[in-house]
Amino acid sequence: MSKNVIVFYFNDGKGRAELTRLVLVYGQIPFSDQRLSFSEYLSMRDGGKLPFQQLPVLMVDDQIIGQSCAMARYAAKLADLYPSNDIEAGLSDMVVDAWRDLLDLFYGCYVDRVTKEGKFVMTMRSDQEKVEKLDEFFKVILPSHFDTFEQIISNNKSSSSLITDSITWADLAVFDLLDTLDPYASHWTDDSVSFYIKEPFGPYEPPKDIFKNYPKLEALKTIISQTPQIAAWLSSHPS
Ligand SMILES: N[C@@H](CCC(=O)N[C@@H](CS)C(=O)NCC(=O)O)C(=O)O
Repeated sequence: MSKNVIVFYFNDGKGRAELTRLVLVYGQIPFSDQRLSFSEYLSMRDGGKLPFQQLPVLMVDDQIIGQSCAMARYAAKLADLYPSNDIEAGLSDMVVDAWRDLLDLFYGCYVDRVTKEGKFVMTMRSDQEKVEKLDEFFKVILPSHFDTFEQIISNNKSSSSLITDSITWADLAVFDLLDTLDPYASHWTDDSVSFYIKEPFGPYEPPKDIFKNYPKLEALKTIISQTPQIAAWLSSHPS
């Protein structure tokens, strides 16, 4: 019997939920995409529905799974996009952990995690600090990870994917980074998206040439974005 799958996340961008969504879409697994306002998040959190008090979470029938990598891994198994070979599975986990590291570092340019009144909370950085951190992210941190992704594809003699001879959840994770960090994306200048930084320090746009040294990653992005179910998803869910 098919499972009832619901993805819960904030309503202000693709964020940490998008990999799970891409995996479900690519694998043609039906799911409900619930995008919550901040007050809806608070009522879920205060109602004890969020294992680590954070979003995203995945609900599978009556069970809630938190943590973006765990959710995406579950979805990948459901969608048959998780490698069956143990070594390939480990390598795919390695890529997806790097996906999360990069997202943590990217979001860390916008928010700081501090303790306040005995609680672990997120606070917004100043716009000036956001821009300084984003510059370092795009010039130093991103290349160090993207060089490795490009090398992993070069090492795979059987296909233009990262790990196996077909698309796995690891490819979708790298695709998600290419899409989120795309210097030509409209979200950098869209003030309804959480990345937007207002004048005088913003709008911030990444250097246009950040992907120029990664032809294999660009080719992978083209292949995935032209897959019919992903193309349809992206055009109906631009942010
Ligand atoms: N390690 C978690 C991090 C989740 C996370 O940081 N969620 C943020 C939104 S992107 C959140 O719920 N923040 C609200 C809060 O912590 O108060 C994951 O990968 O899912």
